[in-house]
Amino acid sequence: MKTHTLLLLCAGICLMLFSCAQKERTATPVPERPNIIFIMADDHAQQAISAYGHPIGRIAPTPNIDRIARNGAIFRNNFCTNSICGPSRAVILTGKHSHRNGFRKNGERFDGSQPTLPKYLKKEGYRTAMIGKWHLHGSPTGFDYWDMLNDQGNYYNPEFIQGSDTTVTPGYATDLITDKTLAWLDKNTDSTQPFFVMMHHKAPHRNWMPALRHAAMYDSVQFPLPDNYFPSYEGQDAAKEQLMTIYEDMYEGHDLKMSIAEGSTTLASNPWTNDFDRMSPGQRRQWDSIYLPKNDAMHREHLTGKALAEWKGQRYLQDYMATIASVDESVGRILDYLKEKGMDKNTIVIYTSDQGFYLGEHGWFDKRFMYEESLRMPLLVQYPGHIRKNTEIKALTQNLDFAPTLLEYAGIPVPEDFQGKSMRALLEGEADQENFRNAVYYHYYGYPDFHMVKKHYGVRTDRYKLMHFYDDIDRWEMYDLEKDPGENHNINDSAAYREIREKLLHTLDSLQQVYGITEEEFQKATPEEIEKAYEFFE
Ligand code: SGN
Ligand code: CA
Repeated sequence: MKTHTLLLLCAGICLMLFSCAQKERTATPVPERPNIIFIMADDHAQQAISAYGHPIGRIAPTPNIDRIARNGAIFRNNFCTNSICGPSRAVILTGKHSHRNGFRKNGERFDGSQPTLPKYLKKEGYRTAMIGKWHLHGSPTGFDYWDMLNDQGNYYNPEFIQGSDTTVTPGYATDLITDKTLAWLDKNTDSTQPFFVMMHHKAPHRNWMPALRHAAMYDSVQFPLPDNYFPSYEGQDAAKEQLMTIYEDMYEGHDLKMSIAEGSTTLASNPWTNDFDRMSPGQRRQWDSIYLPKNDAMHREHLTGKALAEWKGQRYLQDYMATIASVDESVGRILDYLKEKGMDKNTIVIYTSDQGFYLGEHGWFDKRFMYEESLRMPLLVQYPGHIRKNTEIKALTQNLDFAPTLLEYAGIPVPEDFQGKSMRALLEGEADQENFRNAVYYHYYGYPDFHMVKKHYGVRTDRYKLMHFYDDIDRWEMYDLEKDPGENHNINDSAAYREIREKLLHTLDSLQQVYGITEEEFQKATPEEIEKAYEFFE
């Protein structure tokens, strides 16, 4: 190379470097505020997400939900503070425990005038939207746009409420909620403002009605039923009195879609006819053509006792997992949309559920109890460029932490009265996982109510759990989760664990103090209320 060519090349490179540096110096530093898509299913257990590795999830995989874990983080120990719909949603919105946000049990009305996550985000320039299940009785506040399912919502042709209009919308709930979310995004992504959208599914909530395209997908699959599918409930007096056992408390028609006899499409016990009656004749015809042959096959087996109870467990899991197939598709559509629009890099996507759920453990469906399967909430988060792919988080986290986390990401100071902790440093690998939190506090208030689960509170560390059932009962239970992950052996009275129990009790007391629990929280129901509820639910 000639000398003058070399000189020219050097000069060129210097010029390039200089202009780059210039550019960097002159660009106005705009703090990047991420968009946020918060996807929440209703009653989706960790066991039913393949990324969590449970045999049920592995047999019926959720490839799209798993994409979030691969793109970002999976939380292995995320728990709710009160395992029931409305209360969990209220905790997520307010960043405060139930006794502080005032929504302790389903049926109460959420005080929408209090400060909430969407309100803070909206005030700081986010466009906010909520689409799907709300279930906090009253209209959503803090959203520029909302379109909510009426109450619990229905799977087929559900009613949506917008302002004062209620519209029966033909179609399947999961698909409709996704369509509506994508339509909102389409109208709102060209602005300079970031957005926060909550997409709340009905699925996989009771009565587990799959979309027609999924209704036969697990017919030939045998799901593993847990070891404690037929429990003794020894040392578990509250568990003895629940009404949420698959083979005792499910309605054969409404819940298990069983027919009265071979050759018939008439449903067996179906007290809430609305879920099926609202299907169009065409939908119902297709539905019956799918369920008739499988119900007939069941009748031909003349099952009784344990065999029938096991068959019911299978039917429950087949339907439950089939409703999740639609949720997984929904997540796939959202992720694809973000990619297509080039928005995947500046959007945080969260997938969670309002609580966990029993998939046959202790013989149960539903949630409420502080035992693992309903206490655990799935939590997967992606934010490419900020959260490393395949991040595993083992720290003890809670739904209480969602609001502070999102506020921190939005660059908004976390209000002092919030009771959770931001998980940003955890997500970005900057926090010491073991010292994030040493115990979580739990408190369930919904007694008497559906399924008759006694009121209880408790504490869970990385290894132990201590809980106290109260009201018309006074019982303590303690578990060593390492030795007894299924929580079948109550060690509350075991001498070998006396010291550990003392420590747990101390932690429980101090958490109740820190969170400001007062005597008022332990209010008892009247005997009349309890009697009336048993008459109604039994
Ligand atoms: C409904 C269900 C119950 C369930 C509650 C609460 N019955 O009442 O089984 O526990 O919702 O669920 S149903 O047959 O009418 O669906 S929650 O997710 O809203 O808390
Ligand atoms: Ca729920």
